[in-house]
Amino acid sequence: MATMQWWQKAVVYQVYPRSFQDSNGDGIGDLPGITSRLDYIKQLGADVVWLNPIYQSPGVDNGYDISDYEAINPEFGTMADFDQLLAQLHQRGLKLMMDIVVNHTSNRHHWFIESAKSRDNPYADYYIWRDPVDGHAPTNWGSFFSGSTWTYVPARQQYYLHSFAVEQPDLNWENPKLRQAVYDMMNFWVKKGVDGFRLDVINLISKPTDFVDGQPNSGEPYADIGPIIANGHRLSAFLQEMHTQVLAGADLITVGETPNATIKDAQQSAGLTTNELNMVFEFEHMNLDGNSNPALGKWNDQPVNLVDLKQSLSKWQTGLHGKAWNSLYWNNHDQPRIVSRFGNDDPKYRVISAEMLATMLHGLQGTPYIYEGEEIGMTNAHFTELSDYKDLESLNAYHHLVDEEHRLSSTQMLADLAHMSRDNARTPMQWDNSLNAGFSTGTPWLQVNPNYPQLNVQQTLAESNSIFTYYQQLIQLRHTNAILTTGDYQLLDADDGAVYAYLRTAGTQQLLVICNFTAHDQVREYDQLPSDVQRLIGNYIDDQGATLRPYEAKIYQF
Ligand code: ISL
Ligand code: CA
Repeated sequence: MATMQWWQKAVVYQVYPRSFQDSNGDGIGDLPGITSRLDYIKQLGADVVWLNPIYQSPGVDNGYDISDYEAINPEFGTMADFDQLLAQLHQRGLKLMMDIVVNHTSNRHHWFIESAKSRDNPYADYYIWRDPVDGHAPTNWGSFFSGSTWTYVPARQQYYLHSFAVEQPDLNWENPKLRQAVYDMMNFWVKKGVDGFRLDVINLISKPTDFVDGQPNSGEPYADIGPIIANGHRLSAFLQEMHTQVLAGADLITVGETPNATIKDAQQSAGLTTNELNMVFEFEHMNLDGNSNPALGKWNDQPVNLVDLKQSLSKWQTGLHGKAWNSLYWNNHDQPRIVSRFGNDDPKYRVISAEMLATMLHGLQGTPYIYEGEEIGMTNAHFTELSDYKDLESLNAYHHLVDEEHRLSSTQMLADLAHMSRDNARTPMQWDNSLNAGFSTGTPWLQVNPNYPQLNVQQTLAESNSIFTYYQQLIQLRHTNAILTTGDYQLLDADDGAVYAYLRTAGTQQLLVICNFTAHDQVREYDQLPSDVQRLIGNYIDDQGATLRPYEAKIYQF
């Protein structure tokens, strides 16, 4: 492999601004709040901070509906607060990655307000408009957030396309003027000195040439739009143009969010020599639990099968090795908390299983992402009432599956939400055991997880062998151990449903990563292991060789 880039050895820390730290008591996290917590992120050892969207937005989808790309959401602060945050990050040697949403805007963006007025105005073709077909929507496509992807506007006597909420119209990337406006906007942020971009659902921007009906899952009125519009024929051309116009020449870190991307797609979008993006977020390992009934989508309360997980991650490790670059993640603002999902959030096993999951992920090849609170082992919210939830995906899905389609009982859907809702990730950061976990002196926009008196940063930092120090060590290893960055990957014992073990090899040097995914002792001998070998890192104080205790994880180097 050619020389390593800085972002191949970097670790990214994701901050969800709404839920990180409130500075003015309105219950909403904000930029001055984030600035006040930078020493904490620095202490952890991360290199880059990714901020979810902080732009002006009506907030229908928590900022993923942008009404002005060059203004700060007043709930989060001012442009001066942003400049201060960026300066304070840079002063600490930290970099900033902005979240850019250019598949769609808010319907309150002035581009859309103009576009919706008539069929002939400068913005008429900034969005995707189609005539009705037989008095109906042009196709049977269903949105990611339930319902049709088409909404009718009488002034144009046309429908516009929205892959997500009604308030999130899709931009028309076929229009060169729109593309230039996007690149200009990105360059505005590059000129400000930001260090990278996370590009929201970027593989959805190139739509098919012909709009034809899809095949709905049985009994469903709509066909999922995801597979229909993902990885379109001009995606590569658009990304290469963006590269030329914005990314080339600036030493940025870029990651594309790419639902429905295959390894082949990622080899292109995140190729080492394709001049597109540095890496992508793939979704396969996030779509393994449940899903036996496609009509229910992601909604389930089932654990993942370890053999499936190993197979999926292994495929991505070997598929991209030497050709493209992986991102590594367990959590983000759209996913439930990993310790509750693939680990065990019973207080007895919470820390040890969270450390095991961290070891498993941070041993892989790619750039690791840590989502706020993961480093202290924050858990799912365990909400029991529908009124506890704020996320529109969750609320729409409940309405659709329980009220409209009667596919699930209310009890079952509440169990599924408790397992899978995005709000599990969005409960406020738990800083200490004071009121509202130290997040806000006001009423938090989303309830704090009731376990905060026992589970918080202050408490964790006071422990000598804490999950936080364990993450510090893993990040340290990423920075210093070249095998982690360059080594190739080999899965051991693919059919072992209890233990995930893999080798990383660079020249004559090897790492063996061993992770017990169960709450029981397991005994495993690995022939590869020399007899006098020392652990590099492990989540139990001592090493008992072949005996793996509940959720034990360790890495050997030899
Ligand atoms: O949240 C999901 C899992 O159920 C996905 O379907 C998600 O909607 C998809 O990954 C796209 O996510 C991104 O774009 C959305 C936004 O709501 C998400 O927060 C964002 O990460 C629309 O902009
Ligand atoms: Ca605030």
